[in-house]
Amino acid sequence: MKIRKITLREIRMRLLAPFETSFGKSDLRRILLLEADVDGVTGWGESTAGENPFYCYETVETAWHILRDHAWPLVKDREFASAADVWDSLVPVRGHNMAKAALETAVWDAEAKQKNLPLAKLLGGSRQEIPCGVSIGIQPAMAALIEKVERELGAGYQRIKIKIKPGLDVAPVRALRQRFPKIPLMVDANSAYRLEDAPLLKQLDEFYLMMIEQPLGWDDIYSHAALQRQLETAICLDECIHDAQHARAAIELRACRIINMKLGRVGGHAPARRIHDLCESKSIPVWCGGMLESGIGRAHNIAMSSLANFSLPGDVSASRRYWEEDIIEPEVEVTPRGTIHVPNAPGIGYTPRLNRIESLTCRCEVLA
Ligand code: OSB
Ligand code: MG
Repeated sequence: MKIRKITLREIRMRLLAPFETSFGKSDLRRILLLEADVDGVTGWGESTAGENPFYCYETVETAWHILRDHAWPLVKDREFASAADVWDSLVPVRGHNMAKAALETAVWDAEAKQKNLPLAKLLGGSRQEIPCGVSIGIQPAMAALIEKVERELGAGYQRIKIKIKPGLDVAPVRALRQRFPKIPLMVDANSAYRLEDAPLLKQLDEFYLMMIEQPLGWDDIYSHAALQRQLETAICLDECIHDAQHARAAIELRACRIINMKLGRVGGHAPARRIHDLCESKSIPVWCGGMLESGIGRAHNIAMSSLANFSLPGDVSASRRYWEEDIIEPEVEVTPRGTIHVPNAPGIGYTPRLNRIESLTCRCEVLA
């Protein structure tokens, strides 16, 4: 197969409500979509790079630049046996995994469509239904937090994750535990703490959380190992894990007991599968994280989550939690049991709504 043409697009979509993490607030999302023409069949991908370099160093601007000026020249005119080989051709570009993932995942969608297979099948997934949780942004008012959790539990979601930051950590967790003593609950700090904060983080042990996600530095596996030795609660790494080598280092150093997988952060389906398999061999469960994706990125997350070792509920939830109207048809829906059915249609299994995408597009560049 050859990638004949790619189209880069930036769309802007306003979230139904601003989403706050320890590194800032997101409201108007800028989303880079990539359409790949693979021998006449179109595949879609989404770069999860943000508006600002706060979650990681990538942004929509850097992803656009890397795709146009470096990734496209590496894959153009090249013959690929399958989408699984695209990742290797991008190795000369160091890092920039979110840019790479937009391209790599689009080619997977196209290959699955060429073979008339659901992407989940092509990836080797076995689940027909995936378990879902929600990620709730920082809520300065306790009443609002409790009300939000109540609503999500009512919708059926299987676990609740709340964002924490210094000053809004132990108190909200205590309040939630008093109100909901039994729910599967976890927190995500997005690197807001330092190892010296270990005594404070240790106070969270009292609340039998499923895990604490990424408490320390975004690239600091070593300090997480030191912290994990002091905590009973499992650490889950998100920001720190960029490839299978990082995953292996984190597991062998005992820096975490669980890994959050994000297609953008690891560079696409092939590297995600490699990390998934490694974790499985080490009995480390993984789950699919979210980056406030549009329906395209969400559809890829669902396909990836069909792999066997995605055994914990992910941050993959219904379109209607984020958007007035999504850009795919049908929208992603969650069952009253808190699951998403993995679609059986070819490729990502949801149809991009071209007119809507066109109307949201603020820039577009075709590379051929
Ligand atoms: O750390 O998981 C994270 C959103 C933006 C950046 C980082 C993270 C998140 C989320 C939201 O937690 C997950 C979602 O609902 O998409
Ligand atoms: Mg996280």
